[in-house]
Order: sequence, then C-alpha cells, then structure tokens
Amino acid sequence: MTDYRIFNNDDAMRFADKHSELFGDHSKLSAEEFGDGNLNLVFRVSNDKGTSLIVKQALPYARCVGESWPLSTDRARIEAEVLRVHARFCPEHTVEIRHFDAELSAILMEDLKQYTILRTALIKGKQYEHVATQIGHYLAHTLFYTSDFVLTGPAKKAAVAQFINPDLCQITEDLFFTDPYCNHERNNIHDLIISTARELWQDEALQAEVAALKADFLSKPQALLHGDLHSGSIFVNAENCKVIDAEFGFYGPIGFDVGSLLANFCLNYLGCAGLLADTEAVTEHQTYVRQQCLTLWQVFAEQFSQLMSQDSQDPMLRNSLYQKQFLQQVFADAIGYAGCELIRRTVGLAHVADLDKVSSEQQRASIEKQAVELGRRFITQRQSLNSIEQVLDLLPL
Ligand code: SR1
Ligand code: MG
Repeated sequence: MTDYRIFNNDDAMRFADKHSELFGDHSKLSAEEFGDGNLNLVFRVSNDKGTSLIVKQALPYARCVGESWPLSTDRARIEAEVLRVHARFCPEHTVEIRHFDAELSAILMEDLKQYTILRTALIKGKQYEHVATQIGHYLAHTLFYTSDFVLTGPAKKAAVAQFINPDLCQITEDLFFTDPYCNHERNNIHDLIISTARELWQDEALQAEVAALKADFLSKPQALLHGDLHSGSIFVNAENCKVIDAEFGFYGPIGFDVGSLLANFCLNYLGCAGLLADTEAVTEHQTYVRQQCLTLWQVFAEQFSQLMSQDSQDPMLRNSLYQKQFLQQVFADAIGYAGCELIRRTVGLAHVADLDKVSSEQQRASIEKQAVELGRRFITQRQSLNSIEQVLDLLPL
C-alpha cells in the first residue's frame, strides 16, 4: 500500500481523468465529495458538459467512527471484483465498474445520477413496481452462477479464497448476530424500548436460533453474496434498478442476501405508518411493499429453480428432489436472516432512516417494538413457515 494516500477533490479528479476516456481532452473537470455512508469517501467528478463519474475510495478506517476503528482497504478490491462478477451474470442490474486501483484502493464507476436510492424513494412513499422483479432476477442469477451448481470444485475453492473478506465479515458477525443479543456498548437503543432490548438479552431460546444462523453465516459458502443488500444499496429510476456497494461481499449462505432485502422492505412497511401523511397513504404503500416482498421471493425462487434444473453442471446436484430441498432451506435461511436484520436495525449500531425518521418518539417506539417482534417471529418460526404468503401474514395490519 506504498502509494496510498487519502484523496482530496483534486486527487479524485486526476484519478477519474487518467482512467477514463469519457471526459475527452481539455475538459474542465470539477469534483465534490458527497459520501454519507459509514465507511468510504465518495466523489462525483464532472466536466462542464455535465458528464460525470464516481470515484469511491476505501479509508483505512470506518468513516463513521474514525481512526479508532481500523479497517482493511482490501474492501475496495472486494467491492470491485464482486461487482464485476455480478455484472457478468446480471449486467442490467449491476453498477458498471470502469477501473480499480489496488494501491489507492480506489474505484472508478458509472454515475447513477439519474437514479434515486431505493430507501430514499420508499421513505417518501414512492412506488416502483419493477424493483422486486429486477432484484429477484439479479439475486437468482448472481447467486446461482457463483455456486456449486455451476463451478467445479477447484474453481469454487479458488473463488472462495478470492473473496475472503475478514474485516467486513467481522462487522456483520458482530453487529448483526452478536451485539443486539447482549448489552453491548455499540448498540443504539432508544430510551423507550430499552425493556424490549433487555428481553432480547435474556432470551436464551432466541439466542440459540440466532447462533445457528450465525454459524451458517460463518461456514456455509454457497455463493458469492453481495453481503449488504439493503435498500440503500440499490439505485432505482422509472425503468430500472442497479445494485451498488458490494464491499461486504464474500462466499456465504444464499439466504443472507435474499433475507436482507426482504427485511428492509419490512422495515419500510412498518416505518411508513409514522412517515406518510394519512392512513390512506399508509395502507396503499403497505399494500405495495407487501406485494414487493411476495414478488421478490417468487421471482427469485422461480428463476433459481429454473436455473438449477436447466444449467446445473454437477451431475449429482441435478437431482430434482435435492434441488427442491435446497430451495426450501434457502427460504428458511432467508426468513431467519431477515429476522436478524429487523432486530439489528432497531437496537444495534446501524439503524435505518425508515424507523429513525419517525418524528413522534412514542410512535417510533411502538413501531420499533413491532420490528423486534416481527424479527423474533421470523427467526423462531422460519423452519415451519411454508410459503412467503405465510411469512407476510405475520406483518401487522
Ligand atoms: C460500521 S458499518 C455499519 C453498517 O453499514 C453497512 O452498510 C453495513 O450494513 C454495516 O453493518
Ligand atoms: Mg454500504
């Protein structure tokens, strides 16, 4: 990492100019840093005609905490390589990486400025019908084509090694699976739900289920995951969606990606009751979000099943009974991970605006309690829930 330095606007401009023909000769470039995420610097570099690219640089620490939380800059490589692999199998819904520099831990990528972050849109009550269909397709294709159904044993092991991501996995292992179930100083618990959090710390049966989900996260390298597929990692416009931000990628359980997004739809479903103007708007938006959850699972399951039956390379894994059982287990895993995401986004370090933006403290507390309860039910009932419809019946009306 000898040449590494933390970029300022000029560095970002030079980097973008050097590694792209897009701006042409004698362009007047400008750059602004506008990242508001937890970990990195993000610059927009534009020319005077409005053409622009994004430069993302990994800092050697977590931006949201500072130098006291060191973090490997290798996450930039992971992000660029995951997105390039995913783009091979689903280019239409994956952000395009134009260049990656390992020494500077910097990525040059397309600017999605004609798009909006899905979370921001959902919080405003906007409804894009195509999200679940397109992301269901993204999940089915990226997860299937990086799995044992397709890769040979040696190729799969090489891929697992390529995406070993210890620092970022450690964040998830702690924030997702451990902190919410003990009185950890990193937790961020609003005063009015402290008793709800205490119940989590004392619930040994629930903790046993979360332990099983964590153990699978640690030791079930089924496919190359995005690793942090929440509604802030998806850009949307009137026709299309694109996935960004794959720095948490690694080989893990397929249900983790599917469940993360399902949970973020559920968080918006709950939060919108305290965000939208009137009951009619809330009911209409909740109907939309419920439908998105249904479609997400249905599209993923249909396409993944079809890929398993038509394109599996391993002769034993072509067994249709095995494939059916495999998908059933992915479903149970997804519901379990969705439950963990609901809980950790409510009492853990990293919250979501869908709940935090609810301005009445009383109402926010009641919604947060619903989120924890829903998470608990997802985790504890995941093996006995037989369909996505049964899962959605658990959402409060
Ligand atoms: C310190 S990082 C906190 C959270 O932000 C990321 O988007 C991941 O979700 C992580 O858990
Ligand atoms: Mg992120």
